[in-house]
Amino acid sequence: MEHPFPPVPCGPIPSKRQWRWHDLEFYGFVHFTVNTFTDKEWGFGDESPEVFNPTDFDADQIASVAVEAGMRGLILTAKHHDGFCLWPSRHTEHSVRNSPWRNGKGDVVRELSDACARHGLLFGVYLSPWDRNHPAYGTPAYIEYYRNQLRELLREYGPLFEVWFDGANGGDGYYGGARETRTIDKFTYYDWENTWALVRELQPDAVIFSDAGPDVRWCGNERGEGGETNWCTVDTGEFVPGDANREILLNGLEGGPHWAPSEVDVSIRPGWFYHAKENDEVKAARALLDIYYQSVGRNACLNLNLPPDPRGRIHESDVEQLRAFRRELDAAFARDLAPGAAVSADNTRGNAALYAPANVADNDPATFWAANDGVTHAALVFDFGRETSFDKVLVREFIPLGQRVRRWAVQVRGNGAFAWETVAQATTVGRQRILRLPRSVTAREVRIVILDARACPAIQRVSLYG
Ligand code: FUL
Repeated sequence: MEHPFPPVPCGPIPSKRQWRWHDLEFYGFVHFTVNTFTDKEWGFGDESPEVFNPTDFDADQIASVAVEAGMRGLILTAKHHDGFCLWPSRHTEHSVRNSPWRNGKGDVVRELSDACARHGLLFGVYLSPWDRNHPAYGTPAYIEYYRNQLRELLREYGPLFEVWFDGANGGDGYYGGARETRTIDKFTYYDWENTWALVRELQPDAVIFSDAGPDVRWCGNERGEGGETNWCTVDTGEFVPGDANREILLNGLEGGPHWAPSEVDVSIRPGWFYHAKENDEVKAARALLDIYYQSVGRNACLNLNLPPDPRGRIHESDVEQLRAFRRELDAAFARDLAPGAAVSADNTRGNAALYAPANVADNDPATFWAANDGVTHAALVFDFGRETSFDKVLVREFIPLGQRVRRWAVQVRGNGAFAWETVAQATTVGRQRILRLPRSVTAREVRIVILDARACPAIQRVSLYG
């Protein structure tokens, strides 16, 4: 049979906007507000707008550092928990309009979104639901305010690729001078369905991030660690922002009813905001590489925070580590050895060229190798024709057909040898899994063995790097 039917999708599949998001892999967070000037992580909400006064704000520097690091977009804290707005919102006085910076005529959101466009980066926003400044926080009037702000950002600063909804909610704050503790019901207060509907209406291509998705879910920690087992599926209906099971956020839920892949968010520094005392604690290139493998290499996207300093620039220490990180990463993935090998499989769907094993090494994201229905154990063999050394293996499933692989292994066989030797084992793959082998392996043949899957495997790509 030359043209057998394609495999039926296995469980939920990514929407178009999610599919595009998966391809971004790596983008950045920009945490910047009054905290940058008061040396805090969470402003109380009583900060005067006058403290916000960057001496040399340079959105082009921030964007070009991100580009150099290999990021594809930036997400700015348009408003953090302190309530100070980095754009001149029409709905509050608590904004850049009342700061001395650019004589009250400045707009950080505009400058950064324009710089992103100039540098080929996508742009996104973080609008903290918790607002420790606003007098009405905790009442329905605040929800109106919050939505009005969201509308401004969605209408006037797009196109946006991601809108980031935080889970930190309620507690003590200034609240227009009340200086008290306010709690809200996380399940009902924000009426998330109707808040998120604004994003769908005004920025239909943007993914919505929160603990509960609906498009992208939090990975459950701020350590830069995606789950070793990481399903793109969960039951988003069980969670709301600020109330989600961290283990499920980390690992996803096999068989879960919603496609909501994970984003790993982590700061290049101990804090999310810039503090001079942390200049010696910037994560080194090595640590950034580990984070990369634990996120982009584990079926997640990486959102790495780069906090501007009080000048309004990414500090030299951060830039230095990012450059070194990029150099190492480029060297690590300089040459894919898979296209040089003859690829075969012990099972190919209908023996059809359409699903041929060689599709995994052709660099075309639209083609894949698939096995016959019912086959959940199958192997792809790469024969280099001579002894070849490699130390990294990258595998991608063809996710438009869902996430399938439960367990797989990498095996090698030397010239003339009979037995296969297992050099690595892993669980899920998803959109992308990268395994670093403990040491470089030299072999003539490599075998990717799918040991167990929810349905016949559909593998889009396998790459081997030396
Ligand atoms: C958290 C916030 O409380 C932190 O300040 C930071 O913005 C982080 C990304 O999200 O929930």
